[in-house]
Amino acid sequence: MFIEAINHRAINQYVYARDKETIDIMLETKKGDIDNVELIFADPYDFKGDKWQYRTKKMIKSGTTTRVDYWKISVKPEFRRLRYGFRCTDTNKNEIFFTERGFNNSVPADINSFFCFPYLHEVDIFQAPDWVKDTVWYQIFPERFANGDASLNPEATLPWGSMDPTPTNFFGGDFQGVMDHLDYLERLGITGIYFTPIFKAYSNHKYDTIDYFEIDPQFGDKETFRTLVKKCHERGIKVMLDAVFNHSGYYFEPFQDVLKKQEDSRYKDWFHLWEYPVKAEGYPNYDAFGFVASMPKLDTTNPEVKKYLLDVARYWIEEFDIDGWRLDVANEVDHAFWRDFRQVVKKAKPDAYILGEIWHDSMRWLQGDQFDAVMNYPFTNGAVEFFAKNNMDSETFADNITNVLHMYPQNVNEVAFNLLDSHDTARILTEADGNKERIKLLYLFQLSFIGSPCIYYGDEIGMTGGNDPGCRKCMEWDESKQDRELFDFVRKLLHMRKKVPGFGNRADFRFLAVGESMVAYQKQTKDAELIFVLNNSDQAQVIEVESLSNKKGKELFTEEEIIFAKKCEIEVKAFGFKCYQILG
Ligand code: ARE
Repeated sequence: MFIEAINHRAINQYVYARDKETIDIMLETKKGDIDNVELIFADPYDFKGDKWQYRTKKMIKSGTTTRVDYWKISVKPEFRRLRYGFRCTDTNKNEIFFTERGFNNSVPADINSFFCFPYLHEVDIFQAPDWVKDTVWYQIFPERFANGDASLNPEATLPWGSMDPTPTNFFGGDFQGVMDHLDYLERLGITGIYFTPIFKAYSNHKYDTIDYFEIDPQFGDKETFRTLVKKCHERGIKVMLDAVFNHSGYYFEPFQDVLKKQEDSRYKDWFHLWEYPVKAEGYPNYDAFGFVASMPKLDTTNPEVKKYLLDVARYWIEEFDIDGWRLDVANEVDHAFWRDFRQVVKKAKPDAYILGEIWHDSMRWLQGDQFDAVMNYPFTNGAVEFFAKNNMDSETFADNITNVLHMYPQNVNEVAFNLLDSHDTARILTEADGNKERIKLLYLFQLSFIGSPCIYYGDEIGMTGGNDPGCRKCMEWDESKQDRELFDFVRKLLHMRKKVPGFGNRADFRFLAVGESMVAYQKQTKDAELIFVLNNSDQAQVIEVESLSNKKGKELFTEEEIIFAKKCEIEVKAFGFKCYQILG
């Protein structure tokens, strides 16, 4: 037995309150080493005489990677307190007991050796808005979605789609354009829109804010925005805005004041200035986003700055009824700021969604006191490398995704913002070198996975584009140039996600088998089971899925009913897939 690989700490994803009566616990052991894990647990005060009244319960193997097996269990302690440890049995029937104080050959007599979950307080539970679990997002870069009101066009606006995007050109996209196409979005089946910044700014991307309380005039005015939110809500579509609070823009009044008055500016403490005179030409002599001089970093620990930004957060919720904030460069802003931000936002709208833009492991922000979710780039990486770029073997892919699922509590996974690409990355079809079949598999995977998936505008009709700014082309509205077959496919997946039990969020996910460029996975709820088999290669292939043997199923796309053989080998054509609904 490899005891050195047995791992648990009484924190984070290893033990957390799932809801007001349930505690989830996870253990890691070396891959293939341990056959059986049991949780030993009881209330810390439950004694008969001097004998602690512990019970045991078998844990479930919830995933395997090349390194570890993950084991999970849920328990409902009657008095909301818990002491616990693990009994691990290996393939040779050797037994070991693992507690906070290490390893023993028998159950430790001292109850204080055990891991401790002191008390389950409802107020401490990670609680994200429930609606997010059933939402499919659509990301809109407002300058490039549709130009519906030419009278608002900024200077030098180019004819729609007349050339490729550059860092500085304008095509005049606006709110009227979005409103004109709400039928399109409703038909596609999305239920949330994430808008990149819409406040008054200098550039085409608007990440260099001039005024956080004003709509950028090229998009419309406050009344147009209010109407847009109302119209979205009438169609059951939520609206999320981008909060760029890490930095302002060069033309933000307080920064202009600093440039003008230097040391005498009353705003000098709003930024992280290094020396005087402050100079914004070339390499900045103050903290910025990266070293971008036009994006001076705000000091969010300064009470005045904090108040100003928290007022912004409240204003757009209270006055315009928006449903969520996506937080730009979220990991470079201090935690204390985000804690207060959460209080303000949740007071204004208890079920608002708070989504941090963090590309890395984000547990520190996902403890329930800061964000509801992060943009799940670790998911993106695995899915895009495997399906689109064909750069990853299926075992590494399954490892990646299994790790993603075990890196946060399940309540966090259910609202993770699972994107495939964005305005900061190349588009998926470009990553796939134009191979649409790969993209279909990628969409099937994303839309049958847990979390809150997001579609980047135009991907659904086969738009292409490399890294920023290439990925920010004007939306193609000429139907003859849209890939309608891809659109119908994505639409069908969205429909299934909504209608087929187990397809969407509220189900457990696990891989069943991996083959050469091929994976099989299961989605399971209390009453439903779905099995997906995806072949990401240009050859027909066969994979054995043991758990299907002798079962009866229906393929959801062809509606073909099938009774699986005992040795269940499933053949899938090149770039093909099967989605079986298990009937019994
Ligand atoms: C412009 C040019 C770029 C150029 C850049 C630097 O277009 O070609 O490389 O300047 O000079 C906004 C605009 C961009 C603009 C940028 C600077 O949208 O077009 O780029 O401002 O003016 C990191 C951050 C993450 C950030 C990405 C871009 O952690 O927060 O970089 N994303 C947000 C927004 C952006 C926005 C900004 C921040 C600034 O989503 O759109 O840019 O407000 C790894 C790392 C990540 C890194 C990621 C991407 O995986 O781990 O930390 O993200 O790569 O580089």
